[in-house]
Amino acid sequence: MKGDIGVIGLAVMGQNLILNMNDHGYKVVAHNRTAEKVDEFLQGPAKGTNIVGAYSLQELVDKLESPRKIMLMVRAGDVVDSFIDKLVPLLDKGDIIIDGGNTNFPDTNRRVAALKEKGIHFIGSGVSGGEEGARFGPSIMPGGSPEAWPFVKPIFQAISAKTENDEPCCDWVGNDGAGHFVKMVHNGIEYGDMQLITEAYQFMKDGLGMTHDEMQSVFIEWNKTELNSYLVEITSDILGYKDTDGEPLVEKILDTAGQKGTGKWTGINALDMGIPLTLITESVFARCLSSLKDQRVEAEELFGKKESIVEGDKQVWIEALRQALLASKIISYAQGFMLMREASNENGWDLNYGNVALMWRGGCIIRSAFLSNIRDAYDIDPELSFLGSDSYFKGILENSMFAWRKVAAKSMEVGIPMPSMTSALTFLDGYTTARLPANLLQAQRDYFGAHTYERVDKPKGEFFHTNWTGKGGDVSSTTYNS
Ligand code: NBP
Repeated sequence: MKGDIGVIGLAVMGQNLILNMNDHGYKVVAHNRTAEKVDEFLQGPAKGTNIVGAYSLQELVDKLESPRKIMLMVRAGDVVDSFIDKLVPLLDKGDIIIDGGNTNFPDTNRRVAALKEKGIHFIGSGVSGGEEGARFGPSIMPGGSPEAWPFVKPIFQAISAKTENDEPCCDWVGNDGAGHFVKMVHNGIEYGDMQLITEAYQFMKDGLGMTHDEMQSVFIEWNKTELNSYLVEITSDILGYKDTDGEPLVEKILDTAGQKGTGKWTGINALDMGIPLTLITESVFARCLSSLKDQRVEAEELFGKKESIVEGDKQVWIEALRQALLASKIISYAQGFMLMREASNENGWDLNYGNVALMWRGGCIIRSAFLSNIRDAYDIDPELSFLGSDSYFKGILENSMFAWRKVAAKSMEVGIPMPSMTSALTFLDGYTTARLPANLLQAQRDYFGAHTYERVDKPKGEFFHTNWTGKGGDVSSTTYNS
């Protein structure tokens, strides 16, 4: 009997996805560049299963049922192109290549188009959930050649995480690089969620002087509220974790955050598309700032930074902080969905935002109860332009406003950096202000560069230039937006 699917790449993700597929009754053919890893896998974790090995790409192709489905779980970038180049001459028209790595979506756009010309279908799929997700149920976000989806759907939906209603956290996202785009936004939102939690931690630790056991208890309680999520849950575990000397391990970890690029890509795309994705972008910059450790140590001394003590009833502050965190999180998701909406419009992807929320509901790092509410919001209004306008989320934003402002103001007053919580509030203030000072900005642009402006008392699209000083000419610059 031939294999149902081939997987190339036997590192942590590939191995665990293969074992997961095997558990669900699929016969998987496994291949890896370094052949010894095939043997190690077959004689190790895959021993006693139906998984078979292939030591060359030709052997892999020969061992697969038509149309062949070959999934790459290798390092993103050139390695994917190199495997595609080697596979294509061995494949037949209608065969399917799937890239399950963390690929930047323009690469997927390019590959879908290039392979289409050769009659090969290509799926670019986000896979989230790390090692455990891959093994027992990841969130899977496939996009690319729609003709390929019916062949891949049963396998992907079988191995994916499920919601509490047993719905698969995997559905077709859209054409071209839509799957990888949505995965990128997922990772950007993950940056935001994590940064917000760290800001709450710093406020509690430095501002309220709380112990790690106290903070752990707070996160345990928060996990029983609307904040219920994987990241809040693991944060409570981390805060309670003691090193061998009985001290909290988290305080022994160097405070410089790493990043692999997906948050940065999200920010770059937001800038390219003109979407105010402030919270995620601030979260990326917060990691950049954290990496300037030596400079920060020097600057703290240079500026004689004082302790940032927050006075007042601790319980009241903790509840205010919870509300500020929840409200900021709503803004982060609202901005992320704005970005997806713009990308969907620009690329003709026709994204289903409720389905996206459902795909993130289980299996992935940002899984949370909250995503069910997001799904409900898009069920009510699939074209919702701002998540915060949905009545459930609007209610939370309004109810949290006082506490959120209190926390933001206090952090500024005592000098606790909370870039993401404060930028979320600033965003909402801007978004809910009908008249912003951009009129003055337009005047400045016209003053120094004859960039022209529109008038509130004239139809939109009519542009004016004023000779502000009487010394300039009447010639204006060309009007366009980049
Ligand atoms: P890695 O990203 O570490 O990639 C390892 C695989 O790539 C191995 O099979 C390795 O073969 C192969 N490879 C490399 Br590296 N360079 C190669 C080359 N020049 N030619 C051929 N093969 C090459 O594995 P991973 O952590 O399992 O991740 C796989 C994909 O999934 C990546 O795109 C990753 O970003 C994504 N992802 C990872 C996670 C996670 O939690 N780790 C989560 C979600 C998505 P070799 O054995 O011969 O060196």
